[in-house]
Amino acid sequence: MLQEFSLNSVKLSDTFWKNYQALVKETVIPYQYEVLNDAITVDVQAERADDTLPTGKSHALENFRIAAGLKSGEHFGWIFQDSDVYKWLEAVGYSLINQPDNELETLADEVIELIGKAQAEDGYLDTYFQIKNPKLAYRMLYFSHELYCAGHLIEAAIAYDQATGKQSLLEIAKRVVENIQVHFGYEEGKIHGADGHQEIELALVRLYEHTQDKQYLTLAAFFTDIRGSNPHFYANEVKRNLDEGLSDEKPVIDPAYLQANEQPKNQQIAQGHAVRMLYMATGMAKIANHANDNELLAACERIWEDVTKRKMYVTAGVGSTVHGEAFTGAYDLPNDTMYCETCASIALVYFAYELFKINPKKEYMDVLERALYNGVLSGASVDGKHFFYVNPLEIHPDSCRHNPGKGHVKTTRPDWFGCACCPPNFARLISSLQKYVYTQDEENVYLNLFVASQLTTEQGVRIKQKTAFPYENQLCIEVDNGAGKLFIRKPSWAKNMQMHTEATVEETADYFIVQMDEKTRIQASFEQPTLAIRSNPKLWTNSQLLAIQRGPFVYCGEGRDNSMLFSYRVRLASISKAKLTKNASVLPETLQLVVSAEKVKNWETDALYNFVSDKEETSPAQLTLIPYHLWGNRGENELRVWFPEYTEN
Ligand code: FUB
Ligand code: ZN
Repeated sequence: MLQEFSLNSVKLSDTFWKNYQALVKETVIPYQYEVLNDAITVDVQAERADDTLPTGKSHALENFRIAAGLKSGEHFGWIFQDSDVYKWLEAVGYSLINQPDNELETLADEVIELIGKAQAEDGYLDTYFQIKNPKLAYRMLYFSHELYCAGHLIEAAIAYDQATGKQSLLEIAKRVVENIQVHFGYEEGKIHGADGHQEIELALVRLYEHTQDKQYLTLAAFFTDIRGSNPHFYANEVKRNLDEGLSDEKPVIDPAYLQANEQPKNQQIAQGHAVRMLYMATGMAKIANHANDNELLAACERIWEDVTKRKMYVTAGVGSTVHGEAFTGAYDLPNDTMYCETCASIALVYFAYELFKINPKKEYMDVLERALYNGVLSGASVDGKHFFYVNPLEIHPDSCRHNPGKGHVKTTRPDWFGCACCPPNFARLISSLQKYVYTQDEENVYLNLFVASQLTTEQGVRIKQKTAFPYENQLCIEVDNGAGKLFIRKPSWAKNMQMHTEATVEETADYFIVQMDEKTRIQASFEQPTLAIRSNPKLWTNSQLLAIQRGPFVYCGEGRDNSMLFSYRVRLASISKAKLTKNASVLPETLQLVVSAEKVKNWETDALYNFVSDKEETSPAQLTLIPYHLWGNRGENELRVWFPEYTEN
């Protein structure tokens, strides 16, 4: 069983990730505060084409002011609007760990004070129910998100305590948990159910890890065990509210969508809402780890297998449909109507990391890395003020406008969303990125990600990783005061990886294992060839198509760089010889790939179809590709990740 290092024991010096952390600190966090405070005019869009969804403003902080009695007014926004504020605070916490900032801390303290004022006497805290619907507090768990919000509050409180040592948010969170304990539990008279949207489970385990107080682990285990123990729980809630005249809502409850058709330990597949599924799986893995629960771990492994072998895009996006933001069937991965919510890739990072800590197979880190460098990063623009909720792999701008089935597929990143779960989720993950770089067991350290940084362990081992990755192909690792072994991951994309060192090195399929001494120096070299990717033939959408990857980046073509993007065919043999050059029109350091291709000649008639003559007219062409996460930064554009393959005769 592996342990995380505390965030302040790893200092990043990495160009690639420091830039992102600086973007979050200097732009994303201040921008998001202004948006949450409705202090700037931004275009707040619905996340999908539905006129009934909240748009126009955030109102998230105003909701707290109203709940606190400081302002009068109505609650506005989604039922879980509070969580936007909590996730913002969590990102602030991590950011303060990385770089103290008195002004930001004062601002966060003010927000925390406001949250404290909004909390009810008995500890209950949820502005939607406090302002709008107190009688339904904890009575419509099928959609209330109360415990989801509580989970995000807990995570924010931990981050803020770690950053500042200030307990005020933690006290608020603990009082919320006390209130939850009064209402939920196995005892007669308490609620025998869990939140429709999982999150509290993983957050409570984190609270246990932070405080060592076992009651939080017990409560997390309760929520995980009770879910699905009565598959009619949510339908019964609806009926009771109708019978008692508390609500006239008659939602159709699908227990499988809520992952409550059976208990989590019996779940066989990844189903239902993607973020909920993966937050739940993260919580399950955490509990399995602390409680040595093999049944729960086996369920996690089944879910992992189903996601990564049958339901994950090459960008590590997950969730194939807008309908319920959900998983669908095996190999159903359409590239242009997919969902691939940014939060879902973030949740996949969390899940992968928990499984890795239980069993450090590099497969987990490979997926984590794929998600980080692709499906997560694509969630934000390079200016830090525009965000994708849905991350497509194929865009035809005109069809996104006219096809109602693509109403959720935005062609450029909006300023903000009525449902703003993704932007602050992005901020909290990026600002805590160092958490994933190293992990430890009792004696050894795992170097998971190639990120320039310095780790200092509690035992005083210092590991300095110097690298210009992903722009270069070496790691220079300096270990001082070392003991135990250093497990250096062999990423699946790396070729010809070698260790140059005087230390003893053992090689396995997943790692180079280097014996660390008082002073150990390692030069690691590897290649990042341009690689073609094929899909399992069962993945019908990608039949005869190739995707292109270099290092951790999946590449994509944009119409901006390639006229008639959909007329190119990639010559498989040319991919390994792709030319790597800079494309400063996105970011100064962007590495673009130029691949030999052929282009089907323009149709000279206006016919939609033509009979195939002996030889289709084609001309040699060059296809220019950029890293997928950077697409959509240069205006509306065609996008393509999978290209037809052609082989020369
Ligand atoms: O329901 C809360 C969050 O909003 C979910 O995690 C996202 O998928 C979005 O629905
Ligand atoms: Zn989201």
